[in-house]
Amino acid sequence: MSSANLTLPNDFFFGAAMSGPQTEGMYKAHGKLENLWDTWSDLDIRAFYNRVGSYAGNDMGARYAEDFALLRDLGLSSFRTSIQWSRLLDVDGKLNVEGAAFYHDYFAAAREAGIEVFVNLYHFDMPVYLFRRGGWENREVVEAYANYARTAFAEFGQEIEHWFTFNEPIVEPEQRYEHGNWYPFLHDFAQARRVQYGISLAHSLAVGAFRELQAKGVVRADAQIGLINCFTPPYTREDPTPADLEAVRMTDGLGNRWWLDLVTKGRLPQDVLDTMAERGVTLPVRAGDEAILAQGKVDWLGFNYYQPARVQAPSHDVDEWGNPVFSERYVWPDAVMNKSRGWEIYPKGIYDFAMTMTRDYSDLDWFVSENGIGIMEDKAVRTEDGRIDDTAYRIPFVRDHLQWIAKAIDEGARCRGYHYWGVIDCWSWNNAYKNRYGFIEVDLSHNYERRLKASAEWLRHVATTHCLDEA
Ligand code: BGP
Repeated sequence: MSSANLTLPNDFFFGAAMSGPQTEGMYKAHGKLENLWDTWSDLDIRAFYNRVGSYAGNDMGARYAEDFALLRDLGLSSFRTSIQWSRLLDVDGKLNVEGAAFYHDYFAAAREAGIEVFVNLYHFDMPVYLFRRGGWENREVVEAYANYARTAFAEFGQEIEHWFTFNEPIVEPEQRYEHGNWYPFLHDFAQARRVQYGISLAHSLAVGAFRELQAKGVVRADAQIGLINCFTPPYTREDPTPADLEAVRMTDGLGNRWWLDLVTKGRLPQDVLDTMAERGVTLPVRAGDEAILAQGKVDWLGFNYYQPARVQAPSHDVDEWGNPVFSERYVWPDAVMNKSRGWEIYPKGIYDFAMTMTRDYSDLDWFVSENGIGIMEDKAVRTEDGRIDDTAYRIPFVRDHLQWIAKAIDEGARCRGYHYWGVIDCWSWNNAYKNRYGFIEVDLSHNYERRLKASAEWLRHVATTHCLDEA
């Protein structure tokens, strides 16, 4: 796309996205319970890049006042993080008063700095004692999450306007249960879908609790609730066969439409459930579930966008673990890759998703809730004043995505804002600090000191002027 002089609407908001477990640190403070990341770090620290485990965060738990001032100084108006379930509740599911006090102080500091905090409730971080009881497959754990959500709404309902139930609910089923990448490293398609179903019920119960508490005035009247997912626009080869298109349908169905139907229609896509059933995979549906899922409709949606899904018809029906296979990766010869992360860079995907929303889910407002580029040798080049010079890759990446957003808005997309992922470098799960996303450097060898990178000036220009021309 040409670098035309494009402008984003005046009320389009700019902000930062991060999460509690990736920033707070203080992993044992306030009586915080052990979560799955702490467990995996303790079991095998070598699985984490440079042996930096879940304890790290980026020191934001101690530096939040300074960090909110930095974000504000860049012209950002909002910031999404997550409450950590393991910090807010004790092992009996009761409010942990010390943990709650931490978040009250944190939210107050953000308000003081002129930053609105968007609060997400779950970011891949289950307390391990609940995982040991069966995790999302156990209805008691689903109920425990609903209790957690209800407690958070009751505690912070007057302070927070924008709530989200889950970040990327597709990721744990895939990473932990299907692809075997994250602890406990399983390869079971059917189990992954049971987990996905448990999460769908948990989301819906939380939305139900939110509505009930809002009707009672416990949650403020202007508050909204949503879901955030990494929707991947699906593509296949040119001149596809019917089997290639079938691979697209199931990829889209399992990863995108599953959640889009849940949050707009209050049900799961029947064609996907039917195809799964034909291959012997059914969900543990109970009487009353339909009514629970019907509560899952949200006020708006967050769209995390990093890469598209390129798929084709699978060459095998079943994989080496006996799982049904519905698609396989299609390697597009023209793909531009972020080699540090192994993810394709395809800014037009954001526009294609926007057009799908405009066509198929036209009633729903949404925003880009994560987008960003993580680079391994980010600190390789420095300007004379010692700043990381990331301008050659970070500015074009963000500008190209924003240009496609501007075009989509011109064509009717209800995209309300943009949150860049990891404006301040933060801990990236088992990649730890390998790939840096930030406009603000975190210097691990100097006690997590913050330093603006060279591209930060450009971000400030765009966030304050809404113009995508050269800074
Ligand atoms: C998203 C997650 C974030 C963040 C980001 C970057 O999927 O919601 O938590 O980590 O991806 O990915 P990574 O950290 O794996 O490079």
